[in-house]
Amino acid sequence: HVRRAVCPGSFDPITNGHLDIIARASRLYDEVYVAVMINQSKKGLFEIEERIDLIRRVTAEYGNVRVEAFHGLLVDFCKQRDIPAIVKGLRAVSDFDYELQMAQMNNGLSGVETLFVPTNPTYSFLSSSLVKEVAAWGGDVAHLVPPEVLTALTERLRRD
Ligand code: COD
Repeated sequence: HVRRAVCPGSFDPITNGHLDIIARASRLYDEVYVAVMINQSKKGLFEIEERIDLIRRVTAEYGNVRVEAFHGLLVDFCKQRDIPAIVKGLRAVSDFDYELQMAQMNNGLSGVETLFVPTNPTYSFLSSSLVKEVAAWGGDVAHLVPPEVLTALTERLRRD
C-alpha cells in the first residue's frame, strides 16, 4: 500500500530548513503532503495561496509532494487523507518541549505518529520569522531560502 506522511507548518515563507525536511521525507515515503496551516488570528507576510504556490514551485522536482492548505486540527487533515505519520524537523532542544507535547496530543487524539528528523546543522538557527526580520532590514538571506522565495520576499518588502 501507499505510504503517506505530512509535513505541517505555517511556511510564511518556506525556508531551506523546511525544504530540507520535506526533501528527506519525500525519500522515505511514497507520498508527502505539505499542509499549510490557515491561521485567521495571525496574518502572515504572505497570503496562503502565495505560500502554497512557492512551496509547489520549490518541491516540484521531488515528484511525490502535494501541497494543500488546512484549517482546524492536523489530525483531521490526516484522517481525511489516510495519513498515519507526521514528519517534523527538530532544530534544537528548545523545539523539543512543545513538539513532544503536540506529538503526544496528536497521538492521543487519533493514533497518528510523529517522526522527528534532526535538522541539517547548516539550518539549525533558521526560522521564517528571522528570515523576514533580516530581509526587512536589508540583510542578505540568499543562502537561507530558495531563489523563488528570495524574489518573492524582495518584491513584497519593496512594496510595503
Ligand atoms: N530546520 C528543520 N525544520 C524546520 C526548520 C529548520 N530550520 N524550521 C522549521 N522546521 C520544521 C519544524 O518541524 C516545524 O514544526 C515545521 O517545519 C513548520 O515550521 P513553521 O514555523 O512554518 O510552522 P509552525 O511551527 O507555525 O507550525 C505549527 C503547526 C501548524 C504544525 C501546528 O500549530 C499545528 O499542527 N496546528 C494545527 C492545529 C492543531 O492540530 N493543533 C493541535 C496540536 S496538538
